Amino acid sequence: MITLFWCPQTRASRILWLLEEMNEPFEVRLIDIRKPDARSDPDFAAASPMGKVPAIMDTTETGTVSLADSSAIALYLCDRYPASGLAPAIDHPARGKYLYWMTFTPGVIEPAMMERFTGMEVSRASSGWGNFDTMIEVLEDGLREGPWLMGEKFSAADVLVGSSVYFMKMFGILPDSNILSEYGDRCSERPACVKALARDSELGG
Ligand SMILES: N[C@@H](CCC(=O)N[C@@H](CS)C(=O)NCC(=O)O)C(=O)O
Repeated sequence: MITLFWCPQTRASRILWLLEEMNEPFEVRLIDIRKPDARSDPDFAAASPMGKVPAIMDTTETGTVSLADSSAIALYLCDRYPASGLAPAIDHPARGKYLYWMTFTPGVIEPAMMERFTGMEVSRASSGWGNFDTMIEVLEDGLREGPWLMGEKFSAADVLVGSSVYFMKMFGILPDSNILSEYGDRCSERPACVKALARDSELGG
């Protein structure tokens, strides 16, 4: 059984969305990161060395797997449960592009968002994420054909990148871009995303 360590209105909602897309049974365990004793749950502590949500624990006949970080979790779940069809097979030529987009959120989008929030001046060549404007251009190019990052096929990469587009819009830093706003709408209209957001607010009380 998959256990999602989750807290409302955090990055954990993207894994809730992913799990809804996957159709695998799972349970949710609240870790209130806003409270001082948030990290007292030993299963959560074992899964998340940084004490951050999302994290998961997956107990199967072969043992228990515990891990944290949205991208690592999404990669794990889609490979472990391939019937979900949310990842190209390991020997499929599309796998390279998929892996690139699967790490684009933590490696590029989120540092670039922080650059925008703080007004930090960065050198495009030496910062690992380039810079915010380049990140947006690359994302627009990646979605020009669409409707999804992998073309006609929706994948877990759309959950990670789509939720980042949602967060940029929510924080008011998404530039005026038809490509990105239409993509964000397509993502948030998916039944699994609607269900996850409803569950997120219902569980959050
Ligand atoms: N790179 C991680 C970031 C996770 C993260 O920063 N989560 C925040 C909530 S959105 C958190 O748990 N913050 C609590 C803390 O660090 O004390 C991911 O994408 O999963």
